[in-house]
Amino acid sequence: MSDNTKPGWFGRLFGRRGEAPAEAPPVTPSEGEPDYATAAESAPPAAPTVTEASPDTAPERDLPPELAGADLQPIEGAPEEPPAGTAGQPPATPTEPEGAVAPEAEPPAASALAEPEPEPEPEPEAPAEKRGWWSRLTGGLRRTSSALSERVTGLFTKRKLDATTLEELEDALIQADFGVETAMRISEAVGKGRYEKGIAPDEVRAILATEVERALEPVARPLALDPGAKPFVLLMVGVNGAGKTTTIGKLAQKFRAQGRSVMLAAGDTFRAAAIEQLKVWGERTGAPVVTRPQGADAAGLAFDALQAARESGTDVLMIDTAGRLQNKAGLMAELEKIVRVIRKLDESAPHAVLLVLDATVGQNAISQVELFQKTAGVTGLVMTKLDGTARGGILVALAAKFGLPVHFIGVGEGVDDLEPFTARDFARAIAGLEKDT
Ligand SMILES: Nc1nc2c(ncn2[C@@H]2O[C@H](COP(=O)(O)OP(=O)(O)OP(=O)(O)O)[C@@H](O)[C@H]2O)c(=O)[nH]1
Ligand SMILES: [Mg+2]
Repeated sequence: MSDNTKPGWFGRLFGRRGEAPAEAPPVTPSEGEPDYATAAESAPPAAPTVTEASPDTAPERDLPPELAGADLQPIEGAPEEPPAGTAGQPPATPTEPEGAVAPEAEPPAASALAEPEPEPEPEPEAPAEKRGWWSRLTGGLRRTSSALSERVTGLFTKRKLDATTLEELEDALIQADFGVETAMRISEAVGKGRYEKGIAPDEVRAILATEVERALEPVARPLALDPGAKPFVLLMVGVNGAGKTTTIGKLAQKFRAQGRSVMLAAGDTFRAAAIEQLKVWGERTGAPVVTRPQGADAAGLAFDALQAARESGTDVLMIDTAGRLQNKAGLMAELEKIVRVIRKLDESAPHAVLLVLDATVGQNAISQVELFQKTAGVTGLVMTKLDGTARGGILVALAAKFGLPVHFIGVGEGVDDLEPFTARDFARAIAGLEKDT
């Protein structure tokens, strides 16, 4: 079970280093990496630092671009059409120099405020929250849904249903990232009993929504926090820029609102900015953050954080990790080491390993799930950026292929822009239908 020879909480805070295991050398931030100065001055050489939460910190503290992910790089092997502002950047690893890109990291709020004439907005409509969620989801899925919708209209308007039409529908679904298996199932469902007859495009859309919902229903599962696990340890993994740190912040907010105590571990020790970014989320949400200086061993930090969380009786410990490309063996090994090391303290930890997927990357998500699952034992998925140019069909393919629970989807950068995943809403939005009431 656990090793209880550890010194006390304050001893750990101010005294010795965490007992990172001797195997596998610590992964160091690579050569050619500048910017050590900022991190080094803020913490004592090895002991972890736990920030005290400041729940009353002004909630909307502005993030400088590099904290907000402005150093994002395109994912290697990801299909074309990166988010605006990242085009043409070289592929990245977490060890690459920072600040190469300055995309649309900041929400437009600040500049919008500065605009000379605040045009009076026409209608201050009622249930802003609900409407906001649905319209952002449909907006994010619009690219996929309107492409599909156009094909459906083109294929099924005043035409008899035959094998060629169904094959073309299948192609359209495959192009929309649904995966071959699901595409076949949907076109079979459309064809069933209707050969040589006509079918209206709207009817096809309805079948599409039903079949997508059926595919997603089994994976739309909430994240259940095992009450016996104290702390409940949640490890956040994923490629660079997927939204891990932001998702931790959003989840911290949710857990705090449920009255749980939360601690965050800044396990992305590659970049000083990543540590700072998590600290900001800690301040915003009233969660203490365990940090070590940049370049420290992430597994050792995770170990320290788990011990700190135990000793302080914290309910949920969320461990951030550096973004890593799924095909970089060395970095994936570091992830394995984090898992191994925290199991020395608690065999059942981590209780959840959430893989964060960026909805704009399309097919690359398949290999991300495969490889992160192999290395870190992913227990569930979070899909972010469903508010932009998302390729949401991929979620359908992932459901069919892996059957992993999808706990949350992200539709924006703000603290409230994370919602539990619901199969019906998603299916209707992607099929271009109105919200079900
Ligand atoms: N539009 C939108 N942006 C998001 C969402 N989730 C995260 N982001 C933004 O994506 C960028 C990267 O998010 P991070 O949370 O820093 O991503 P990360 O996975 O921690 O990145 P690394 O630590 O560099 O690997 C930031 O600008 C976030 O604000 C989302 O659901 N929608
Ligand atoms: Mg991060």
